Amino acid sequence: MAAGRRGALIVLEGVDRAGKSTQCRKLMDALRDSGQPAHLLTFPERSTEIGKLLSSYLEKKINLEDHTVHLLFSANRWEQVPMMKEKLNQGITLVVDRYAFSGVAFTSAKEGENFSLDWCKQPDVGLPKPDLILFLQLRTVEAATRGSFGTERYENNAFQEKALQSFHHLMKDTTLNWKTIDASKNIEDLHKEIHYLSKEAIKEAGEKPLEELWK
Ligand code: Z5A
Ligand code: MG
Repeated sequence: MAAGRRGALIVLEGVDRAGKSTQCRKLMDALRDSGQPAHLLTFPERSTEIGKLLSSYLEKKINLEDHTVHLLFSANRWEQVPMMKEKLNQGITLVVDRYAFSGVAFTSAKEGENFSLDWCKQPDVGLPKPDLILFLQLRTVEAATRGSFGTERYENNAFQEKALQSFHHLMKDTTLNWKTIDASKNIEDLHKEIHYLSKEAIKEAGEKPLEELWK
């Protein structure tokens, strides 16, 4: 790594069972094997106090009011921001499994409250802006071949379809570097594509300052 080059912020998003976590792990291994310093982040980060609350909520052990839980998901990202900036400035690339886009997509899919995309985005305005957002696209019928839904909250077809529509609205934002990937491919082919796009993003990120999301 050339002195002074920052790391890239690479986010993987997508519907349930699209393979985000599998691909994040493979990308981490490939980057490290090639000598690129990299660090993996997962949201929600379930280990913090806020993360433990979110985990209990997702496991349906506790109920939380919908606005409140949205703000907690956002706070769970903000609490990682000092560490994220430090690592990026040290030239370490961050591979992120879900980010603010999941936050917006899942809250706006909720019935009853009519959460606008704009309201949902506000708490995450100003987070470190990703250099690349890889959206792993997979049809619901294909996701079903990868096993049935788990028992966590939001794990049903109707909800996932609504969340997908919100993702599509968010992808219209041309100030962000979205790349849609066909997640029905096999794990290795998908990995090669993701690795290639990530290497390009790392090269480009080194030349420009870190920006703020949705500002
Ligand atoms: N949530 C929210 O509401 N607000 C927020 O701000 C945030 C999240 C950040 C927890 O997510 C929930 O939190 C989530 C959104 C909400 N609710 N839902 N749905 P999570 O990330 O903890 O969820 P997860 O349990 O990790 O599931 P996942 O992320 O949806 O799965 P995935 O990571 O995309 O897939 P995977 O674990 O890599 O693979 C799934 C299976 O498919 C596994 O058996 C693999 O071996 C297989 N697989 C993977 N790739 C392939 C290919 N290419 N071919 C065939 N089979 C494959
Ligand atoms: Mg996952």
